[in-house]
Amino acid sequence: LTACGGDSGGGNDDGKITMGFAQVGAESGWRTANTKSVQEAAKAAGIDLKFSDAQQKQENQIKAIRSYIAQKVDVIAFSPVIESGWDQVLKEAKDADIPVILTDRAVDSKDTSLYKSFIGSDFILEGKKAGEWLVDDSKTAKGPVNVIQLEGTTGSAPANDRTSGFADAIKADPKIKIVASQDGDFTRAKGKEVMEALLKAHPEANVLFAQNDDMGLGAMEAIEAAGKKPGVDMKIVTIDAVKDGMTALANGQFNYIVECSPLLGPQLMDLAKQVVDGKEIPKRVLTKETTFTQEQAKTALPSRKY
Ligand code: GYE
Repeated sequence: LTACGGDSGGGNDDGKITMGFAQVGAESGWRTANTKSVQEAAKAAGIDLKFSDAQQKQENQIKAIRSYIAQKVDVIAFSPVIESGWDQVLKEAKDADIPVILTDRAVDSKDTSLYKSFIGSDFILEGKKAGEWLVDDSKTAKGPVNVIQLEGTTGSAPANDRTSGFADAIKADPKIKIVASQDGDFTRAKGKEVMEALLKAHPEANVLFAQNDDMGLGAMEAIEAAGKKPGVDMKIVTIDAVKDGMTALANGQFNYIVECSPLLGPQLMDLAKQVVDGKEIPKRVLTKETTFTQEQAKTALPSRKY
């Protein structure tokens, strides 16, 4: 407590908690749902939210975090676009006594005292689930299973971890080979563009693993343009389970989706309140998620919120 009594909030003393949130961008349906979840949860929790969109650029996120430090917010939350390069700005927050909660994506900082908690999914497990589905699905395949992989943003935690989880799982079947793997930046436009080129270079490909729904949806257009039927000539497995992805799955254009929940807002606000109250919070908070087949997507779709 300060002399003016309970100074919790961006230099004002109305007793409200102020959170600075540095978002990655608006690259995907997942991200849009995540932003909405954070904004709505802040409102419901009575937390004053300062929100910034970094347009997938680390330098913009660093600028936003520095400005939150300068504004003396009570807590900073952010979803680091890539894993590396955060030590300096996290140290600045720590020196200013502002707790940081990592949301959705991880940092590779060795000094884990630079943040209070990390809330989000297990991306290695997601990649593994996608790979396990393919191993299972390939049991009846007669010829080789040639996979094109569309990776998420290079250097991001979900791209690094989904790649390694998937690679690990498909080792179980030597028929399965990754014939090409390239960055599609988690966007529809890039997914389409990269897939066009990869399909030309690899006509033997018969499976697409897209590390999010949006890249899979963009790639679907390229697959159709190449005269192939998505979900049939080219099997498609993705991650996220946003509405457009689930629709493609229910329609038989995708074959399997591993869910990654963007609805992190309510838990994030809970953690923020506790940490501002000086309570100990868990260092890692994992999101609960599932997987969907085409049949399961048909059932789940009508009540899907995002
Ligand atoms: O899968 C993708 C988004 O970090 C888990 O980022 C998130 C990923 C998500 O752009 O759609």
